[in-house]
Amino acid sequence: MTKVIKGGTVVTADLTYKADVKIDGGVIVEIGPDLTGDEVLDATGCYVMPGGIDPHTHLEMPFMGTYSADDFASGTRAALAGGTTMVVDFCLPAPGESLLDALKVWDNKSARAACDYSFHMAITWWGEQVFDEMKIITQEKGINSFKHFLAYKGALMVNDDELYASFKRCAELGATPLVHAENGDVVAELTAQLLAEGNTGPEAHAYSRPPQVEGEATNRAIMIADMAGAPLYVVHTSCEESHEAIRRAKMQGKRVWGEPLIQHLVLDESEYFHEDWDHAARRVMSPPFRNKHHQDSLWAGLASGTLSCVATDHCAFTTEQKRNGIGDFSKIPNGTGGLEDRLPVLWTTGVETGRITMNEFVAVTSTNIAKILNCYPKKGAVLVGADADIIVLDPNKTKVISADTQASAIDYNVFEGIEVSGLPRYVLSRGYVAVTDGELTTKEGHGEFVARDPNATVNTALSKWKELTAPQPVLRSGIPATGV
Ligand code: DUC
Ligand code: ZN
Ligand code: ZN
Ligand code: ZN
Repeated sequence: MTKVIKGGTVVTADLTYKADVKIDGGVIVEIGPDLTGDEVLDATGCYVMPGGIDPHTHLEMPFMGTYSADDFASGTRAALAGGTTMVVDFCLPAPGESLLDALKVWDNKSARAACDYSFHMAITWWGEQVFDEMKIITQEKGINSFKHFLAYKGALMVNDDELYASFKRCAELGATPLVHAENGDVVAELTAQLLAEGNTGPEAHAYSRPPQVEGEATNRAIMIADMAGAPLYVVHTSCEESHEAIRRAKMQGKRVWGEPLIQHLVLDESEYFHEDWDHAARRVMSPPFRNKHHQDSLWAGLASGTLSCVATDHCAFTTEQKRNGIGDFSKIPNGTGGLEDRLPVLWTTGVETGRITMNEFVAVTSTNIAKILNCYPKKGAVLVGADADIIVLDPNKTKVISADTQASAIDYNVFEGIEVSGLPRYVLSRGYVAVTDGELTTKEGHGEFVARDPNATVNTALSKWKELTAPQPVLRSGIPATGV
């Protein structure tokens, strides 16, 4: 049974052209004019693009005393509804827990996924067991990316010695380290200070995590990755200070990537001053929303290429769960949703306004991350041989975002009331039509794990260059003979 997407304009990260796309057995088999097939999907007036890849989700994750409310069933339904055909979720071992044991838990949960998925493995503690298991994870489990939290002191946070050790291990294994860059020590101090002064409401959340804590941690992680000989992917880059560090690193030739979230691009810190406690608390996430100055910086980064991928950090909590923090903002579970809205909101606020081009839209929602995570061109491409993960985007189809009609399991939407265009006419997940004109027909369990090999090319290049350029130290009793 073949399918043909007919009459549309193919838009990839670097090309825009009219062509039909033929699919057989879940992969693209032909691209060209006048193709025929058993089933025809009419794409007249639409753009045919690689399905979105959200590189940053937390589905059914134990966090801050509860579990994020969207699981792999509702989360991936939401993803498909909005044109995202692959999610990369964070496998989160508790400090002290075996990485392989945690992976079994994530394997079980993800069996319900309706779209394809992959995992990043979080490094929440350090020891010989973690060192050993990282090799198994990379070489046998199809995971080539490891996440490190510099925030969440006393819970998930790792210290600099652990960070350096893990980055070095990543470099050896051909894996890419990821970092949540906020200085957890300073956040803890500021939080205690704000609470002691009687600032208990959600508006204090942003003051507890100012741009400087993010800028400091981003700079630190970049320098430590450089010393360890590893590339670095900075998740949820939300401010100018962090972006600036990434930009400078890129100019110096470092392989560093930044990931703004759709929430930070569009929503600002005034949300935390809303008179309704629930409204403000629902928007508490880390890093917090910033002001327009920072938003402009993020948009500039997407246009210039100093920032690479737009994600969601989808970590959704119900209003009831958020209310755990009444009287103490630091107990409000951190996280917002966005999986269903990322593409239409970015299309509307980015492409429709001229801030980014259609091709840049494809690059930052799909192709760039597929390359960084080493699953391109299976994912992130409209090419013969690629998986038929495709969105047929109708630029004239509009809606007003509302929690009443969303697939996510929570009872509100942070983008509520925003009118968006660029909605999917069709969404295909490995050839299966999951959305037809807004109608969701997803299949729980259809999603497959996307195994990703080590990034051998980046790593070989890095270590070769290091070897060629490393100074030959002359050591005398272990002390450098010349000044450092
Ligand atoms: N930030 C959030 O807001 N939620 C989940 C984890 C994180 O880093
Ligand atoms: Zn984070
Ligand atoms: Zn600033
Ligand atoms: Zn996250």
